[in-house]
Amino acid sequence: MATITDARVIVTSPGRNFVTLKITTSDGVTGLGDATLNGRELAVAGYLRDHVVPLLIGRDPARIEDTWQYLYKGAYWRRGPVTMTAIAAVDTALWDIKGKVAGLPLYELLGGKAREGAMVYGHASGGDVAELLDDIARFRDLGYQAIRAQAAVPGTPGSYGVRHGRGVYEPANASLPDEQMWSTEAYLDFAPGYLAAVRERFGFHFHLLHDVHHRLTPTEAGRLGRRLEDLRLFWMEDPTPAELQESFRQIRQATTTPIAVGEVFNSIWDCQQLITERLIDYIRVSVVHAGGITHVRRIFNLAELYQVRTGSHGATDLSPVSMAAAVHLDVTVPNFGVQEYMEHEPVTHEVFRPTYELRDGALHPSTAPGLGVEMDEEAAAHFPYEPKYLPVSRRADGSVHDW
Ligand code: GCO
Ligand code: MG
Repeated sequence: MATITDARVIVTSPGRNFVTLKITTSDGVTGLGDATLNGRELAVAGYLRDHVVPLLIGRDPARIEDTWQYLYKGAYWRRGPVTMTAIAAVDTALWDIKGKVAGLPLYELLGGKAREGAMVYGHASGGDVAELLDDIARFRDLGYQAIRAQAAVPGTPGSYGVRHGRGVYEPANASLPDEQMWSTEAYLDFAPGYLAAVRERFGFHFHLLHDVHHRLTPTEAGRLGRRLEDLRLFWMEDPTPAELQESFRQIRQATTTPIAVGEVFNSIWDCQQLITERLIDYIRVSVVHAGGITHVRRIFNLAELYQVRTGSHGATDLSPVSMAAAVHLDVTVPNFGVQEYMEHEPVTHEVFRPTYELRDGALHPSTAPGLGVEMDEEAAAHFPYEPKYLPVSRRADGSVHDW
C-alpha cells in the first residue's frame, strides 16, 4: 500500500494570492488541491499546516471518502469556510493522485463524460452603459454563449463587479478593506435599464446573467425579479444574503426570474432548505469552498432530485487547480447548468499550468491523468504573499451594508 509521505502548503501570489496543498505519496505520485479563501488565506494555510498535515502522513491516499469523514467528523468542530476549504484541498489533491495512479483523467473516475464541455459565462462590465455594451460585444466575438452583465451605478463609486481598465475584475484590491458606497435606490433605478439595453442591442440568442451580490431585501429582490422577467435572464444571482433561507420563499412568490445562490456556502446543510423546497434554480457551490469534489458531488446529486441545476462559482480567486476540478465534475453531472469562468491574469499561468481549454464558450478538460494541472514551485517562490482584503460597503448614512 502506498502512503502519504509529504503534504506541503504553498502560498504564492502570481497576480493574486493562492494557497495550494501538494500531497506526495511513497510511490512518488503528487496531487494538488486549491485552498484559497479570498482575504482569509493564511487562516486556511495555518489550519492545514498545524492541524491537518500531521494527520495525513502515513495515511492511504486511495481512501478518499474515509479521509474526508476523518477530517470532517474527527475535528468535532464542523463546517465553516476555513475548515471546509482545508478539507477541500486534501480531497482535491487525493482525487488528483487517484487519477494519476489510474492513468485516467478525473472525469473518467467520476463516471465519464455526460457532455463534451462545460458551458461557461464570462464577466462583462462597464463604468457606464456604453462601456458595458462594448464589453458584451467582446464576449460575443470570443464565442461566449453566456455572459454576466454589471455596470457601475451612477453616483456610487466602486460598484460591485466592474473592472477597472483592461485587467480582470479583482475585488480583493487593498491591503486594508476598501470602503465602498451603496445605494439600493440608485441601483434599483439603474440596473433594469442597462440590462434592457443589453437585450435591445444583442437580442435573446445568448444567456444573460446578473449578480446582485447579496444587496437587497427579499421584498426589493422580488420587485427587481418581476421587472426583469421580460428580459429572460438565465439567472439573478444572490438577490439577498442567504442565511435566512426561508426569505427566498417570498422572492419566489413574487417572480419567475430564476435564482442562483451558494458561492459562499460551504456544506450541504447550507443548501438543504433552498434545494429541497425548490427556492432556487441554480446552486453555486464550488469545489474549493464546499469540501472538495466528494462533498460538492453530493450536493449536486441532492440538487438533481429537485431539478436544481449547477452553476459553480469560478471567479479569479479560485485557482486553476479549482477550475480544473470543477470542469471534470461539470462534464459528468446530469444536472449541470453553467460554469462561471474568469480568465486568470497571464502571470498566474507562470505558476499554474492547466490543460483545460476554452472552445466555443465551453471549457473542455484534457485527457491528462488526474486534474491535468502542473504547478511550478520555483516560479511560485518568486511571488510572495501580499495581504489583500475584499471591500466593505456603507450606505449613505455611514452604516455597514452587505458587500
Ligand atoms: C462571483 C462572485 C465574486 C466574489 C469573489 C469573492 O459571482 O464571481 O460574486 O465576484 O465576490 O469571488 O472572493
Ligand atoms: Mg457572485
